[in-house]
Order: sequence, then structure tokens, then C-alpha cells
Amino acid sequence: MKNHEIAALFERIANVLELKGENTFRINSYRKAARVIGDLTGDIEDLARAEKLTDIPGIGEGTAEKIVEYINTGKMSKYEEVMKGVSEETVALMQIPGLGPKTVAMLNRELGIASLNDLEKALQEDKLQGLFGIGDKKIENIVKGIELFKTSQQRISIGMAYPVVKRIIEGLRHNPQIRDIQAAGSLRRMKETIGDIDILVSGTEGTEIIKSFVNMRGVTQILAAGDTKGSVRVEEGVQVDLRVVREDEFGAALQYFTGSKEHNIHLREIAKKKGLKISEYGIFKGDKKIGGQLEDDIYKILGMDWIPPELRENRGEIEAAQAGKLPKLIEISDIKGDLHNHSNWSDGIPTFEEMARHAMKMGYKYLVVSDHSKSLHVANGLKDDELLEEIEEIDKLNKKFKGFTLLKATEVDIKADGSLDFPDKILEKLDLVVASIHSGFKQGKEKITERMIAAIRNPYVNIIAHPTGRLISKREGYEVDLDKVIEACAETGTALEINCFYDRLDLNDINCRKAKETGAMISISTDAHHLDQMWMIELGVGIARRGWLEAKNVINTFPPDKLKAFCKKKRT
Ligand code: DGT
Ligand code: CA
Ligand code: CA
Ligand code: ZN
Repeated sequence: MKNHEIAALFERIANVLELKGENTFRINSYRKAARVIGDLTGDIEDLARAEKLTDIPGIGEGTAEKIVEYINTGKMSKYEEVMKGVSEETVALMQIPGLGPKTVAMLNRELGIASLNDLEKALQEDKLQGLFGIGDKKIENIVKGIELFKTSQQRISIGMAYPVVKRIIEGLRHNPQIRDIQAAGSLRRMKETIGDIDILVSGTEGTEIIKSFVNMRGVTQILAAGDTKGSVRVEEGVQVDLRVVREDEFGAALQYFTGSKEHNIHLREIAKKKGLKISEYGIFKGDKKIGGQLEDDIYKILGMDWIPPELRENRGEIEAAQAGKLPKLIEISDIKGDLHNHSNWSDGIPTFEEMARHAMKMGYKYLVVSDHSKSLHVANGLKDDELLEEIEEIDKLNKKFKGFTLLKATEVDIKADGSLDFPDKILEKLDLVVASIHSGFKQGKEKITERMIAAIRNPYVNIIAHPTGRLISKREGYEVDLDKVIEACAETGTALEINCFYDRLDLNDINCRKAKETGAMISISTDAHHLDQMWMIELGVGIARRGWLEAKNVINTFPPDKLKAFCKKKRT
């Protein structure tokens, strides 16, 4: 798939044009193209072949031609034209959060900064102070931005890695030489970012298996190909290691390569105290192997329950397993619906009916339509009367369904003063209200906390969406006293969201666990704007499991009546 490559090219064209101080209309159209292409989950090459590129909203004839040129020749002449006279390293500077094209242009002009190296040196020598528009706060943001940039260069979101693993496992599964195949490492633990992908296989013909692995579709570089280990880079930019082990060692190897390192170190200490030894080959008493075909062997012989991979971070899970007190973690099959989704009435793509059909296919009992509210102009937020119309449409549509309901809702903006973007007399007509902050991120901790708590105290608000506002690759969240927010939620019967969108995953695992301990409920929702983003519920469930959550902590495991009762209770 070339989607991400092409999206990145358009983004770069937009950035370089802006760096050169060109006209904003064209810049915006390139940026829009980059966004819609990046969001596609279908293969852009298929669309090009079917001559359907211009069906994508935001893609005109000219853009389509550029895409076709790139697919056919591997080059885009527009890009090469735009890049004349600008160095790659200067362009790369604009990927640093907090450094837009205007600032980069100014730094280049005033200090001759043309690379990350130049910038870091200038920062060390305090050369940025006193430049136009650059205060202490801005400098602090640039330093933070460089840090974020460096980590995002090294690790990718689990949302990017997850489909890679699915593709590889699917592609190899039917290989007759393979007995068992499974992801290990941070991906199996569902960590929010992944350094590299580890896959484990059991089988006998190692060399043959590795050969088919390194020759798979999507591989861009072969780093190693031996008889037990292969290592490649794939087009998504991430490294994938595949190891082949013997069938009777698969469980021990899976345990070892799943990690985390800290979890494994703690286990090895326990083994040692019992006079045992564990390794990637098995569990041993002296020279005698006493287990290792199954992962369960290792934990059982060490005297504890098998520990779900998402808990293996050495955060108390080993003690809980020894005491037989592990939580019964939520599972994907517990999810009965998705509580935050956008339709074509605001900035989503699907119609209500398409959303409902897709939800039914996923086995859901309900789906929430929560379009944006009027203040959010960029997302085509609904005006009061449009929301009322939406309610009528959904009521009509619901009559067609059996055993399934579209729930009427909104994602209402929490405005700068803490008030909501719709009056209560409109909110009361809805089944459910999702509230969130999309503006005023810089108000400071106290103000933002007050603002959120004001929303939480509104009797119609049921869910606070993406509570910290962070974007994994782009920005830290706004400053907020999350402990206070969690307490207010627990007290009022308001749920906090795990937003499953791969770049958000907000709340994160640690905060979920805090919420559970304080008694606040959680909603796991995708915030999907396309039908093909609804699968990301799997990522959210992974985060929930890392946060020790059980089905009873999560409101969208409730059957429809219980969910309605949860929402109603706050109003009475
Ligand atoms: P990542 O790739 O940074 O997202 O994180 P992991 O956890 O996937 O780490 P990785 O790929 O370096 O190694 C995979 C697993 O293999 C790791 O979780 C535990 C195990 N492992 C690798 N090297 C060592 C080691 O030196 N000592 C121990 N105890 N375990 C190791
Ligand atoms: Ca790894
Ligand atoms: Ca690895
Ligand atoms: Zn949303």
C-alpha cells in the first residue's frame, strides 16, 4: 500500500510551499489531500486502477494525476519542482511538534538553521532568545517537541503495527511447515507504541519458513535471513523480527519473547528461589526440563496463575497471580456497542444506515451517533435545529431494525468557560451525551480542570471523550488535574472514555487503572469517522486490559437497558 507514502508527499509539498511563503489556498488543498489519503484504509492503488481517485472527497483531477504519476513512475514531478532550493534536512525540521513552516523559515533566515543538528546547537548556545516571536515558553515547547519527535521516529503507534502483524500472520498461517504462529513482544502486550514487531513460529523447516517470510508482500528491506531468525523492514517503516523455534519449546519462547523485560526478570528471581531455571527453551530443574511446550507450564510450575500478556509490566501482576487474585479482564466479545462515532452530518463519511449495518455486522446491539456541535466549525458541527432533525431521522430509521438501536447523541464541545455548546433543553432529548474539549488547550491546569468538572456536573453529560487531549505522535495533552476529574466522574456517575483512535489511545493504561480504583466508569469508543476505523475498538480493549479493567468497569459491555439506565440515573 502506498497510501502513507503518498499522503506524506502531499504533506511535504504543503509544508515546503508554506516555508517558501506561497499562497495558502493551494497549501490547504495539498494538506487536505494528505489527510484524506492518510485516512483511507482501502489501497489507493486499487482506486487508481479503477479510475476512482476523484471519488475521494478532497481529491480533484490535478491531485489524481499526481497520484497516478507517482504510482506509475515512483516520482512526482510537482514534488521535485517544489523541493528545488530546499534541503531535506530543513524540511524534516517541520515535523518537529511546535515548529511550523513560518518558524523554520525565520530560524533559517536569522540563524542559518537548516537541520536538527543546527537547531540543537543553537538551543545549547541560547541563540534563540530574543528572536521575533520566541519567548521562554516557545523555547520550552521546541525542546519538548524535539524530544517527542525523536521518540516518534523510533517507535510507531500500535494502530500502525497491528495491521502489519495481521497481514504477516494471515500470509504465513497456511504455510504447511508452520505449526503455530503468534505475535510476541510489546505488540502482544498491546503497548501503545511499538519499537519493533516480534513474531514467533514453531516448525521444523526454519530456513524455508524464513525464506517465505522475507519474501512477503510489503517487505522493503531484508536485514537478516538465517535458519531460525529473519528480520525485515516493511513499508510502514517498522522492523519485524520472526523467530522459528521447536514445537516443544514454543510456550517457553513465547513467554520469554513476550516480555516485558521487567516482568521476566522478576519471574526469574522467583524461579531461582525455588531452585528452578527459566529460559527461552523451557523451565528446568537442574539439567532436567520440566515444562515449556505451553506458556501455562512456566506460570503453573512457578506457583501462580497464567498472566494475560497485557498485564506483564511488573506492576503487581505477579503478586496477584500468586495470590489467585488476577482480575478477570474485559474481552473484545464483551463489547456490545460503540459510544462515539461521526456520520456524514458532521465530519464523518458514512450515513446513519451504513453505520448501523456495519455495527450489526460487528455483532453490536447499539451504536452511538455523536456528531460535533456548532462551535466546531472545522468539523462542520451541527446547529441546534440540525441536531433536532438528526434525532428525527434516527428515530425513523430505528423502526427498521430488530435487536439493534442507533442511539441519539452528540459530541458536545465544552466551551472555554466550561459551558456546553447545546442548551440542556436540547441535550435532554438525547439518549446519551459525549462532551469534549477541542479548544483553549493553553488555558492552564486549573482552568481546564474547572472547565471539565463543570461539564461533568451537567446532569446530561454521560461521557468525557479523549480526556487528556494528547496525540501520540504530535502533542502532549493539555494540562489537567486528572485525579480531580476522575473523582468527579466517580461521584456523579459520568464515564471517562478510552478513545481508541490509534493516535489518541486516551485515557492511557495507567489512568484507566486509576479510574477503576477510584470507582469511575469507562467507555471504550472509536471516535470513528469512517466505517473502516471501527475495528480500532480492539486497540481500546487492549488499553483497557493493560489498565486491569473488567467488563463490569466498562459501560459499553452493558446490555441496552442497563446502558440507558446508567445514562438516565444521572438526570434524576
Ligand atoms: P519494543 O520492541 O521496544 O516495543 O518492546 P519489546 O518488549 O517488544 O522488546 P524487544 O523487542 O526488545 O524484545 C522482545 C521481548 O524479548 C522483550 O519484551 C523481552 C525479551 N527480551 C529481549 N531481550 C531480552 C533480554 O536481554 N533480557 C530479557 N530478560 N528479556 C529479553
Ligand atoms: Ca519488540
Ligand atoms: Ca525485537
Ligand atoms: Zn469525536
